[in-house]
Amino acid sequence: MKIFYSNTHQKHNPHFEVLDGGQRVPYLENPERMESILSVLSRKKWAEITHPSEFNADPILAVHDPQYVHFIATAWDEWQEEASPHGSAGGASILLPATFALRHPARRPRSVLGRAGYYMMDLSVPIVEGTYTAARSAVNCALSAAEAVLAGERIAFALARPPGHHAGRDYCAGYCYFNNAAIAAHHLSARGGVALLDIDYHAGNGSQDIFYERGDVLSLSIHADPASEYPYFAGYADQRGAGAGLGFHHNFPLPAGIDDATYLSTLEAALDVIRRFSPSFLVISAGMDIYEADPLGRFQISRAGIPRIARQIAALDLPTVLVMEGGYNNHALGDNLAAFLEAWIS
Ligand code: OKP
Ligand code: ZN
Repeated sequence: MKIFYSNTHQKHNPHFEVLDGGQRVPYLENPERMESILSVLSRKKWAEITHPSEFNADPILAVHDPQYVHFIATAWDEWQEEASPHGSAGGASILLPATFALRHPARRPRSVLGRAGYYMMDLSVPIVEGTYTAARSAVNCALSAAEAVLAGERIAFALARPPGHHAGRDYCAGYCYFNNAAIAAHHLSARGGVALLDIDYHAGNGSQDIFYERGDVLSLSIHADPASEYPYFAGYADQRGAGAGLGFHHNFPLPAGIDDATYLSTLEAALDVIRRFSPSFLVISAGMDIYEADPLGRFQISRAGIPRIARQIAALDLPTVLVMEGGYNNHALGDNLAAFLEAWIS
């Protein structure tokens, strides 16, 4: 299995985040996540760890708003220039605003802090010096995996961070800046129908927004009920797409505490929708935070459940691009992901 990975992700390394309740803790979406995975995958004979190709910005601009992409690319440097009048808030600190745009239409201000509040949905998307470079590298991994599948691989994996599924056309959210899986799905859509299935614990609100009015990309997400879980504002069962996309988005919200059996039967319902759509390609937003011991997840999916999920999806027998999303238990993450990938190919 070709696994696209670059250590450029290490350039995105915010040293803290602010949790609900205001607590300041070490950033959960950290470079050690990739080390946990690599330390397990490097011992697997079937894992062919490959450097991604460099892509230009066009595939990103096909999915994201140009001014938003410009913001992600330039905000750090501008913040360094603008920060000095803010005294201790500036200098070497991360770019993280304290004012947010409440619903659209909002005015897009000139100030970089103001624009940060305009483009950021929450407090989990600080921008640091290497954020843009790392986010571009994650996109390169996803596009390289898509290219590998177009070249005939049955499966390819983008081992990438920062993740992507919370990033919409013109916003960042939930550790996500560019929507790697959506960019890969759009790239594949030039060559046939695509189903994008999101199995991360959190609703894929960014992917939902990006494909909401498209009928050529079927998007589905199985996740914790947003009525009581992040990202709160999307991921509801009655959100089924709009316009040409009506009927081509499906959310499967689940209560906290569900076990393997409940998850697998919900997954089967999602797979039935995919079979009816009969796509040429499958993209999976592969979050491992469904695992029972994940610090951000409240499902009870066991270690044994993870390969069962993989086998059930693999039975679709479609050319597949897997894209890494969440998963924050660094002790278990490598073993969980290896179990998922191994089940897929065996
Ligand atoms: C990213 B991905 C929970 C706070 C949530 C952001 C979570 C982002 C998850 N109380 N903060 O989907 O794994
Ligand atoms: Zn998640």
